[in-house]
Amino acid sequence: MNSSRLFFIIASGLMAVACGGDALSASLSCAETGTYLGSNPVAGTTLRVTAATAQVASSTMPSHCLIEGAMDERIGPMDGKAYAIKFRMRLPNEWNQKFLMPGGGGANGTLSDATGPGPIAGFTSALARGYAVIVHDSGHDAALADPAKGGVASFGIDQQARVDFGHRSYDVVAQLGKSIIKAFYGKKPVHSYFSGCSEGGREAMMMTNRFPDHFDGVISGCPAMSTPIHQAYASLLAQTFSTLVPGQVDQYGNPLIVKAYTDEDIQLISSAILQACDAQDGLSDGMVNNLAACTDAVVFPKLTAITCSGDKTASCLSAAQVSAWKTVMAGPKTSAGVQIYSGNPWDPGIGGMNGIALNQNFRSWWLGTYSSATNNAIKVTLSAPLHAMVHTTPPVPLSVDQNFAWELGFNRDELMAYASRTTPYYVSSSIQNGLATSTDLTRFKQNGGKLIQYIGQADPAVSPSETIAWWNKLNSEQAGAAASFARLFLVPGMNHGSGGPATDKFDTLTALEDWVERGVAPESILATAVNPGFFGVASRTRPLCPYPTWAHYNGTGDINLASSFTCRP
Ligand SMILES: [Ca+2]
Repeated sequence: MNSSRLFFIIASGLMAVACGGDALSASLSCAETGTYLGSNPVAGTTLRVTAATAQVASSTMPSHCLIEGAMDERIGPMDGKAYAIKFRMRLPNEWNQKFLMPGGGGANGTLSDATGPGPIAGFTSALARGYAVIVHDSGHDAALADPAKGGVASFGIDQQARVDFGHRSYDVVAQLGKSIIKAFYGKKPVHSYFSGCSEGGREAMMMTNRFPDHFDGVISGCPAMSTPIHQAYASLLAQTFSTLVPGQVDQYGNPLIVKAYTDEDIQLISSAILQACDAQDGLSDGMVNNLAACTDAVVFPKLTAITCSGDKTASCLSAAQVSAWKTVMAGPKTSAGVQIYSGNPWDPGIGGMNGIALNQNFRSWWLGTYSSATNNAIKVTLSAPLHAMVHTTPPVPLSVDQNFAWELGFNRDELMAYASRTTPYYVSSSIQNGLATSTDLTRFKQNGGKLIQYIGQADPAVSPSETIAWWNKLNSEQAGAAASFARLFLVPGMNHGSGGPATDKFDTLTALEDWVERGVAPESILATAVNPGFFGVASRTRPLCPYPTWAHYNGTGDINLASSFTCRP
């Protein structure tokens, strides 16, 4: 930028501020936007821009302006490491006048490609649709993770990093994104959306109850909204499955729970659930659409039927295996039997055969890979470090080899105390930092905000029963009218965000646009099976239905076509 232009921007900005208006009224070039941002438009933060460069169109991206930088660069007082909220924003030259902020995943700490909208692939990216898109790492860099002190959750030693991961970074980055849009395009976005799944789904929930003024549409997929608490599941899994593998240990001497069930064992349970519940929805199609009817009372007799009467064989489960599965499905409780976190509903998506291959998604979280010599259940490798390092106060810096033992020895009676505790340095608890389960959406609703939630009925990472309970509570508080602004779409058979014997490809962003911009509420969302081989067919579509409605077969028509189904209670 030449000096006269810079002077003009600063001078006109000062004049506008003096008049009480916006600092900028004209669009800037990409490079000028980077320079302008040096004035740091977000109160209470510092900002350093590291890139502001025009990008030519490629096969995957339209021509756009790329802005990268870091907010709040600092050195952590506890570990001496560099912390910052690093961000990346892409602003397309052909702008649709909208803003999209995708959420993170897992422990965050990385920058995604800023194309949006989220983990469900196969649709035109938000950037290619004309959205300005910003992503960020939520305040810590996964590249600095220390395997000896918490691994991916090492940042939990730092109080500010806990706060930024918990809630603050999403607030300041949303503000920054809008400021960059105002500078580059010369006007505010007409509509702003947040879309995330899993950890990103939790962040999405934050935008409906904690920061309700930033977005007028929110997509919250498989929301890990009670992450300070739901880590208790990892301890339940480790402790229960350990009883099934006497004498089998990993390289650290821990019980090797990957061996607790063979792939064939998992498929036996999946088949038992189908036998119990597939036809209850009026059509035997390998999917359980009427989830509420698939109760313990219906399923347990089918589990009894696959229980070995004698020795364990490939065609039956031991009584201990059946008992253990029932225990973990019921969810984590205290020793007094008080439910800490939701259990899981019965859905055949815990398994599923795509040709001769068992669907590994569910067991990858709960058990790990059967053939593995190490414990690789994601509930151990990811949940344990987060549990110990971020959601326990003071943090417990586990080395990688200690993850399993921590969960195996964890006393769930202490969980709420750990998650609620503060110290003179850790001045806010993990629940205060990151719990996103509030059903107070008053302001979001008043603003005209619309919320679309979705979750797989066989999600092993986040309990669908929790999401259902959350929506029911909201609906009760809204006198039965929550659907006017918040709708939950259950996906039969789907695992964490995608996968499984399911119609797991669907476009929630278009549904949200229709709702927010055209007032057309989603009565159903068309979904396509990514892997129709689970059903032995070439293709399958279904309508996803707003809970508590579900997809009923019309009685006639191709059972692989969504048009043969109707959403109703
Ligand atoms: Ca069915």
